Amino acid sequence: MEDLYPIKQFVDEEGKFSDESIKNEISSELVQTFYYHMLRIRTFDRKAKNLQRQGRLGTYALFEGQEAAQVGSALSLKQDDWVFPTYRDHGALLTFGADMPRVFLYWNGRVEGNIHPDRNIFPPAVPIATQLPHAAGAAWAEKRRGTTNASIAYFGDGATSEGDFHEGMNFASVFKLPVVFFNQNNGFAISVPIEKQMNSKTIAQKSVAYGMPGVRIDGNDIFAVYFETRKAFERARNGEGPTLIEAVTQRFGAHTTADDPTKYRDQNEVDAQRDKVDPLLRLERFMKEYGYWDAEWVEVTSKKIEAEIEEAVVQMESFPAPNVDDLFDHVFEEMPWPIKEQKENYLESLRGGN
Ligand SMILES: Cc1ncc(C[n+]2csc(CCOP(=O)(O)OP(=O)(O)O)c2C)c(N)n1
Repeated sequence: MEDLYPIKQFVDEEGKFSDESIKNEISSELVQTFYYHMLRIRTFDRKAKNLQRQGRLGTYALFEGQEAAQVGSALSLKQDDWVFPTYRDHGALLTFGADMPRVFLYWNGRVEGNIHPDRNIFPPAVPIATQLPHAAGAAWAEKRRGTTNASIAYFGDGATSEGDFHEGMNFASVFKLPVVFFNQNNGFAISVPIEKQMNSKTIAQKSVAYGMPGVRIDGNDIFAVYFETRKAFERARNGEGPTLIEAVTQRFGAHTTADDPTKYRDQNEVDAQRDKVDPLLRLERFMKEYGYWDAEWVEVTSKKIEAEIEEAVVQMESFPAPNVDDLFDHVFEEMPWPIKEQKENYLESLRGGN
């Protein structure tokens, strides 16, 4: 079959323009903003992994390798937009303006981690693809209210095999809703490689079935991610409906800290490709190639980021351990009897009963 969705790229692996059409839209401020956020979320991700290893954080989903996809997409949001993330998208959330101590608290099982008071961010969807209909619903509400706010649904390649993916896409298209369906294709659904999970050549082509534009981008090229997502949001805000974006990327590490990737892929191969694939390294090469690199600025920025993260850890650790009641108390506004019963049974079992 003809490749209908060639990968779109503006900056190649060596950090050089492969397409100069965006050249006039690039400023040193924009490039530094990209670098700042990518470095910030990478530093956060590594810190979180270390904290988990030290027993100071619960099981954690790593996103190293996916920084360009998360930062580039989140920077194209407006402050009042809606974000529907998965458990792997806290890099995007931090870029959008989520409260960092609360992001840490989420990974420590505290309910405060599900809420970011200053932004329209939904709690991360752990049941795969359930957030897509939610994103369509929020976009519908905004459309009915007559605003120009839009929503973004983040999801992985595995999510496209779930019914909710298709329902969300169909609904958004039929009602021409302002949604961006942002897929990060990192090649794996835990241990299942994409070839074993679907028979379509690309995820972008699934847009055809729902009559919406699809675009396949180099998800490690932050320029491609930023400019293409921004375009999709412009369409959404102009009343032209949803877009499906497939950002082709890679996760360098395990699925979560509870996973051992050496069981299903050759980790040496992943590590060997790193120099070619790493999105932060690509941006660094770009900055050096085109005169945007300022070593002093990078040093000051790294220090600022480290201090911010240390302070967020102090705040996270000032909270007591989570309460068992939290497991039951926040599902419904008024607790229905089956949950009440489950809660009572569980508390009883903790007291040594059956
Ligand atoms: C409905 C549902 N089925 C199965 C799982 C178990 N599960 C957790 S993560 C995951 C893989 C999802 O892969 P993908 O959508 O590609 O996202 P990624 O983890 O790679 O970011 C699965 C199957 C789940 N959480 N929800």
